[in-house]
Formats: sequence, structure tokens, C-alpha cells
Amino acid sequence: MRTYQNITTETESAIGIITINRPKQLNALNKETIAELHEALDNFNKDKTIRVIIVTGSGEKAFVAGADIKEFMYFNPVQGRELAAKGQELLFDFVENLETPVIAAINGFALGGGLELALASHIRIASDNAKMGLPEVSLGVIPGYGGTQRLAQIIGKGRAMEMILTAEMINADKALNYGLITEVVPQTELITAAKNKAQKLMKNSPKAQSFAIKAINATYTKAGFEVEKDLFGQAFDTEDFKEGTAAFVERRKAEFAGK
Ligand code: DAK
Repeated sequence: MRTYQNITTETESAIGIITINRPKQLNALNKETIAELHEALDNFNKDKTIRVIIVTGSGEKAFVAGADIKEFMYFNPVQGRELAAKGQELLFDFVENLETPVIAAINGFALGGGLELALASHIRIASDNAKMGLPEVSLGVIPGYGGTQRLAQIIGKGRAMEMILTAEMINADKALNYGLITEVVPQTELITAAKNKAQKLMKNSPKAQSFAIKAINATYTKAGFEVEKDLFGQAFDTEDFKEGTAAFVERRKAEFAGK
């Protein structure tokens, strides 16, 4: 099996398990990690002995604490829009439209691009210490990997609007109540719970499941995703974006001028 720099993969009883493995950066998604995730997901999807894929994060603290801020803070608007499009194609749209069901096992912080990865997955379960949010506006940017669209699709416009505009995190119980996740378990039981869920999925027809994924996804329009990409790119050209990302790195509160 191929060795990756930022993820690990293993197989067990027809389940492909992908663990994002940058614990020092709380598993933040940089370009390389996104490319590796694409490759691993593609390989598992093509392998017909694999019936379900589980995606999780290494360590006890984070699933994925977002896109790698230290990488994207230097992008200009053109790079921002291009990378948003590329990221969606390689990972977020790719996961959403994969034929093999993907379970996100959220083992801690799932923020920004991390929550967006979970939102693109077909099923989400979480450990009781998990915290979820889209904090992008606190950095002067907006969710750029489908979060403005998929969060509202899953939990409704009102709750999505509140989560995105406040940039606040919610805990696992609230996420369960919102329907953002479908199960909460103690952290030590998370992977077992994900594997049990996978076993349930395996009782059914893979062909019919892939048709069902396609049919469910067909409801949603693509127009909103295009608007998100454009506005995401525009946000990279604002003073607020420079201030928001600089404040994160300098560990201080951002002072937004609204420009
Ligand atoms: N990126 C890079 N490094 C991160 C990170 C991130 N998202 N999150 C955490 N880290 C790093 C910290 O900088 C720190 O590194 P050192 O200082 O030790 O070198 C290390 O991980 C441990 O984090 P903390 O010391 O902050 O740990 P705490 O327990 O104090 O806090 C926290 C945990 C999760 C509350 C905090 O780390 C945090 O607020 N993290 C940032 C959350 C966040 O705002 N995530 C980004 C959301 S925006 C794009 C498309 C989409 C996006 C971007 C670009 N393109 C197409 C270009 C999406 C953007 C987002 O995801």
C-alpha cells in the first residue's frame, strides 16, 4: 500500500480507513493533504473489495481544524478562487459524489474546511468531545469549500446563518440536535461505532447505494457553489482578510475595519 506524508490508510473487513495525520497542526488541510486524500479516496473507491470508507483525524484533539491558515493567508484573490475550485473538485465535490459511502468519524475539532469535509461526507458521527463550526468570517473570509451551501442543506438556513455569521462552535450534543451528525459516542468508542455503521451499510446493495447517493445529490443546484467561489475569491482581496489571518498567527483579537 502507498505511503503518504499527511495521511495514513488501512483496510479492515471491507472498510477503508483514512486518517488525516498532521496532529501538530490539528490536522489542518494544506494542498498536499488534499491531494493525498483525493488519491486515497479514489483508490478505495476503485477497489471493489472496499464497501465503505471511514475518514477520521489522528490524535484526540482534532478531526481537522480547517484549511491550513499559514498556507492560505498568502494567497491572492485569483489563487483564492482557483484553489477553492480545485479543492472542491479534488476533495469536497469528489467525496460528495463518490459511489462508495463515506462516513466522517469526527473525533474532535471539525472547523472550517474540516467541517466542510464532514459535510461533504455521506454520514457523520462524532465523539462527545467534538466541536464543530465554520469560523471563516472571524478570519475575514467565507467558507470556500461548499460550507455556505451544504451546512444550510443539512441543518436548515436559519441555523446555518447563525453558525456562519457568529463563527461560533457547537458541541456534539447540539450538533446531534441540529441533525448535523446522527450519532454521538464516547471518544474511545468512535472508531468502533463508525465500523458498526459501516457493517450496517454493507448489508445493502452497493449498486443501489451508489444510485441513491447520486439521486439525493441531484436535488441541489450548483449555482450557489459558484457564488460561494466568487465571493470567497473576492474576500482574499480585503483588508479584513489580511487582518483576520494575521491576528490568528499573532494570537491576538482581530480588529476589523470592514474594508
Ligand atoms: N491552520 C494552521 N495551523 C493551525 C490551524 C489551522 N487551521 N489550527 C490550528 N493550527 C495550529 C496552531 O497554529 C498551533 O500551531 P503552533 O502555534 O503550535 O505551531 C497548533 O495547531 C495547535 O493549535 P492551538 O495552539 O491554537 O490549540 P488550541 O487548543 O489553543 O486551540 C483551536 C484549538 C482549534 C480552537 C485553534 O487552533 C483554532 O482556532 N484553530 C483555527 C481554527 C480555524 O479558524 N480554522 C480555519 C477556518 S477557515 C481555501 C478554501 C477554503 C478555506 C481556505 C482556503 N482556498 C481554496 C484557498 C477554508 C478556510 C478555513 O478552513
